[in-house]
Amino acid sequence: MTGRVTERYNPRVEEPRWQKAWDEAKTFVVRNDDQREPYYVLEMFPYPSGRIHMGHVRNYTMGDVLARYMRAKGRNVLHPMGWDAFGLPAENAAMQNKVHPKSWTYANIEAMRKQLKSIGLGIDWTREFATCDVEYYSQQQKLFIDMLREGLVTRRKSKVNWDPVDMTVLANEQVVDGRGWRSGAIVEQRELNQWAFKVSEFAEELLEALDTLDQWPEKVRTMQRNWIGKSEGLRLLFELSAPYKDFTSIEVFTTRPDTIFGASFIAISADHPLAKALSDQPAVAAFIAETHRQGTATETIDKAEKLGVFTGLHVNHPVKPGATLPVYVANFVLMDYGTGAIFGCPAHDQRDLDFARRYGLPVIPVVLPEGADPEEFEVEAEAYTGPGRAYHSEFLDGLDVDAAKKKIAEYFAQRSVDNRPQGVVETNYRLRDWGVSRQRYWGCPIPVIHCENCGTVPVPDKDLPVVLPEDVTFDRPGNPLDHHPTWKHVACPKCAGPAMRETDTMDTFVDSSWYFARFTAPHADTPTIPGVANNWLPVDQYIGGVEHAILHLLYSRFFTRAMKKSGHLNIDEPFKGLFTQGMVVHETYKDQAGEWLSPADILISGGDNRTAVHAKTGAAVEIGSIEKMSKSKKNVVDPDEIVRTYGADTARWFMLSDSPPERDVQWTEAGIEGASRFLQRVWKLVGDAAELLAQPAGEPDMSDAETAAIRRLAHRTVANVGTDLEGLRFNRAVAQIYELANGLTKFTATTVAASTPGRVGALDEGVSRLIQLVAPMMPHLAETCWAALGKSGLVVDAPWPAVDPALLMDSSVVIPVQVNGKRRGEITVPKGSANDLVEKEALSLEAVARMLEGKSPKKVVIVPDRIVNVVV
Ligand code: ANZ
Ligand code: ZN
Repeated sequence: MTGRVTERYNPRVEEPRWQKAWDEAKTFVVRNDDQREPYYVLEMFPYPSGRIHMGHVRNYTMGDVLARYMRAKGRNVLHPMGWDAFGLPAENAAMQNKVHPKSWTYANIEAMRKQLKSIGLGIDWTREFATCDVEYYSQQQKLFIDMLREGLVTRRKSKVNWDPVDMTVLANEQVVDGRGWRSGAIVEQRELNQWAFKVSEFAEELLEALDTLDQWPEKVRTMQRNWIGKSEGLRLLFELSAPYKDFTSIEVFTTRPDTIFGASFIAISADHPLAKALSDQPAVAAFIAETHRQGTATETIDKAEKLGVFTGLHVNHPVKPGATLPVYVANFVLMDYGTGAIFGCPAHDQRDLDFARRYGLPVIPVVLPEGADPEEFEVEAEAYTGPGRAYHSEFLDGLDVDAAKKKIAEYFAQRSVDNRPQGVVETNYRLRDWGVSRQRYWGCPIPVIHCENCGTVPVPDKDLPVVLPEDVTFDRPGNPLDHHPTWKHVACPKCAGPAMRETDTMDTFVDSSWYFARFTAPHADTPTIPGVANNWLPVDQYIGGVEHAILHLLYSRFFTRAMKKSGHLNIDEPFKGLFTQGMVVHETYKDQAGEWLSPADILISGGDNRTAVHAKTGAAVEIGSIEKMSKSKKNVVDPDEIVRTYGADTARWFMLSDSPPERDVQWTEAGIEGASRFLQRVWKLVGDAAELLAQPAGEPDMSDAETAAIRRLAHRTVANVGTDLEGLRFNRAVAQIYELANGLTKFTATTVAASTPGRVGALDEGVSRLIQLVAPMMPHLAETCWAALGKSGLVVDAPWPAVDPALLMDSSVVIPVQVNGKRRGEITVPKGSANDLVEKEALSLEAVARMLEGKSPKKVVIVPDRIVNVVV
């Protein structure tokens, strides 16, 4: 079907046509028993908010390009899609719009699936699921019970952030400035029975394995390391100067025992047992209450002023006989880290310094920076936390920090307080267990039953799944499952007595901690089919936003280990390669009243000095800063609108072309227009080429300079685009493709001017390669072009083109040209060019032609690739 292509390419016709063709051919349906080498590419699955945004388009396009490329490279590619479908927004919608969370969620999924399909993603839709499907969450309940059996889940009273308006527990991250992130209500501290995964048991393993993740961004590994927060230090006992009630000593955790000679106070947490014992002092009781109001979010504590209250107690200084240190209750000491108590060394810790300045406590420097004068060195407003040597520290004097830590640890190990060694070396982690109980309806029910006689009883396998009841109401605050008249009343599976279901549901982070494994066997009646999962996993390339760099990835890493322990998987790490893409940003616009305006509502004019007016009223509009696209600032571009106007391929191409994928990309009108022009150029090139290709083609003739050059360019581009796609350097791949398109446009003109079978052959090779390179990025255009070029089958099924290594070698040489031994110029020819080509090029040099005056040379001496001497 080689024919003349005259019309403009029309994505509105072509795109649905090819989507249908792929669908019918089941192009992207993958089989688990396919013998080809597996490759698993996954983008973080979306929350079904109702509409996709440009960030989704960018994210899913990147994954799609990689998936299509790997498919062309002969791999069995798994590229699935699903929905992270439980969570609060569905319940909020239920409360606001009187629509059931389930119908709201599935309607949104319906709409978004359609949108995703319209951008031409090569997804195996047969594997699609939503985490709110009973089929999915029932398997999650099995996992929960297995983990319970393995001792990886506990139930404990723990202090939680309680949102009194939403009536739910909030994670620390959901407490912003002491208020609930959604309700804005002042958060209270409450003690609740909570289910928790024992993530902290894996702290060391999760930390160490980060070293094996060499295809992860270093910044993400660092964030995880900091989150796990390993500290090696000392537990150290301070003897109370006089016993108080049952207390004879205070135990602290310190990472800097080398600074002990600089200690000037002891501080304990407001939740420390000693603080509780002291709360019969009104000042202490008031301070504790105030601290509780402040909340436990790390951020709040870091920002808050360092406050405390003196308890009246003292401890004996452990290395200065006769001296004592005052004991405070302080707001910056957390109960759930270390021992909930510290010794303060103001000279070398900023919080301690702030505290000491406020309460007039001594500041005694005991670490001298290298090269500083001990007489002069002082600590003023800033604590010195750097390296140096101990001084003012008696037997530690002169030692560097590490040596001093070692020596003082040995010293305290030899002494005892309360008949225990005074100092014990200890490692601590900041990583906490993961509390997963949520007082919410729209989540996975925790499959346990509470019985007065038997305690907590897991729901037996035969009674699974515990299905969410649908007849719930949202007319009052709190958990609808709690209010349901019958659902929670059941017979105890053990003693058959009256019992109650757990009404808490799981944190939605649980749902996203194993979905990647479920995609490998999405409809199995076990959580995974281990053999299948082990074959696909780990995910070769995971792509998503850096906002998930800590929790989601850490929980998934934990789950992978937990699933290994319970026999569902046999891998250590879920994601071999991780890529965190940048955001899509856009200019912002404001009218005179300071209200945000959408790009669709304004008109822009001018080149360098751009101005904007309101499209309807003509009123002046202020062009503001470039920000992440967000509904609140109205600087969003609707993917549907773009697909309707330009087509999916253009949007895809633009998303990939403008900036490196890890950086932000700025959406501009000019950018999308440019992408659209390129698409039409490729189409025109194919049209022109197709016409030429109707002529007989032959073996490309490498002695023809143009032929050699275009073949070299084509092969080099195939090689480079391949490595760029493998490295997710999409913008560089795009730049290479532009270059090839330019080269082919020129070569087409050359071939039109002087067509030979060899040139037709080279054009065929070049153009079909171009289309194959374009295919992962603009898949619909590529199919249309492929058909127009008369190629058989779908381009999506064509194997990635082979590269002739000989054509990759440094392709051209510059050869000086002499006339009678004197240099007159130079020529550039393909390396190893035949002598007659070199002679022809040399004689056509202007300087040479002038000296020949129309005559033939007496002799032409050629040293191949080196020099030409023309004798006249
Ligand atoms: C004395 C000291 C002197 C400290 C000095 C630091 C510098 P990381 O590295 O994060 O583990 N600390 C211990 N438990 C605490 C708690 N529950 N709440 C708040 N702070 C606590 O930090 C360990 C250091 O943090 C410990 O070392 C302790 O202060 C403080 F020049 O002890 B240090
Ligand atoms: Zn019972």
